[in-house]
Amino acid sequence: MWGRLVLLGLGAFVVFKLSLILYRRRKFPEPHEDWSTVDLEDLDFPTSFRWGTATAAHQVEGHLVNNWTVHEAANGLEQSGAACDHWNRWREDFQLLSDLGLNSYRFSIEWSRLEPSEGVWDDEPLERYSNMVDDLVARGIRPVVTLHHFSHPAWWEEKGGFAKQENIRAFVAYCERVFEALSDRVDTWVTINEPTVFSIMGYALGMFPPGKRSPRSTLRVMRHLLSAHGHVYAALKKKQPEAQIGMAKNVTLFDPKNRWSPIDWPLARLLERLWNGAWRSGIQHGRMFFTDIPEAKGSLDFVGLNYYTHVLTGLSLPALRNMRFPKRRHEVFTEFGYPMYAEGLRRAIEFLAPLNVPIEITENGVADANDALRGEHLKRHIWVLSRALADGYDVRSYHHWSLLDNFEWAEGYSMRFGLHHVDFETQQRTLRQSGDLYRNIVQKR
Ligand code: GCO
Repeated sequence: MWGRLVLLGLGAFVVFKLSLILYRRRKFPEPHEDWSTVDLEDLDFPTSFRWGTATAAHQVEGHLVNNWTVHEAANGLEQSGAACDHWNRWREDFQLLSDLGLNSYRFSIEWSRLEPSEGVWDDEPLERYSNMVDDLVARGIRPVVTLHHFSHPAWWEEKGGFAKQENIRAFVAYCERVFEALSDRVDTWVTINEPTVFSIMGYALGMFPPGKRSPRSTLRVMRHLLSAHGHVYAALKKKQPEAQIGMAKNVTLFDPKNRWSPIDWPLARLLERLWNGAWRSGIQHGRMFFTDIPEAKGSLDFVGLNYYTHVLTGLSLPALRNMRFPKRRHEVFTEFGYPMYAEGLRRAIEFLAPLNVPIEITENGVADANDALRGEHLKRHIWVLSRALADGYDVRSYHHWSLLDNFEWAEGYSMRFGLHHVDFETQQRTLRQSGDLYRNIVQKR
């Protein structure tokens, strides 16, 4: 009797698991194009579409003192140092934007320059950022300003940074100061870049500052980043209701390594929820990880999408430290260690569509020092983008990451994402062949 009951129970369980796997295989497809049959020249973009590149202060400006330089020194990482010396060479770099025929440029403001110690403001850097904005506008290039791109003042880090709700006030005050200085010429603002990357790399994996490994702190920082964004959104909209304010969200897709595995599927869905779903529901409902964040609800005029790849999840998920991820047999690796998966850009767009706001591609690029892959990478992702527009998705721009080879965070200068090669000894910029290809794509449109 009991034996039969156990067998019945077991059978029911197996049937349940199998049907769940069948359901998920249908609900969460992992499309792959046969790229040999795709006409990558078949592109159609509206004339209003904006073409650009993106950078970030800590990665290009040089000679900063902030949470990152403290982290680099404390952990024996390659120092950002002079970076691309963009703080001094920005005019020559903006000429590169014009040479490419671009009409949009995303860059970030370095808070540690403006407020080197708490409550002490230095107006010279803000004056320089203002001159940058004037130069971009004079070139017919739309400035897209990011207020926080992973770096902030060391004194603010010492107070706990985003780990403490009471610190958000100082961040809002910094954002308001920048907004007051630039919003007469800048109408497109990104409050925070990649909140998930910032919190997981800094508080779960310890690879970014402050180098913690605490799941509790990670969830707390994720909530505080959303709260900080909500407060900045409200403060800036109060000053200028027509300003367009968004967040740049890294949408990484998580697919089960084995699509029949009862282990790989829950792992993929869990990571998807943690990395993407929790943030989206925070914006949609003002609630994240069982905590109300009312200031976050509906706090987007547009959403920035940073898209790079998908991650195949399974128990064999490699140690993130060596950044070697599994790939499908037919896929190719980028130098960063994850595969090129252009089809995922469409899935990322579909993931953000329920927010019902315009989408700006604020980052997409590839680590490729020899420029062997970047041309194909550009063509595939731009083709996917063209199809998404044709299917009615409201995508307004494409910003390639990046204009220049630059400091790639925990990877230092080992990863080169630039449309321009940078010789960090001489600071010589050299347009890569893929940069020329991007120029041709842009010029035709
Ligand atoms: C990020 C950042 C960029 C990176 C780029 C390449 O996604 O980590 O926004 O600063 O340099 O994505 O990894």
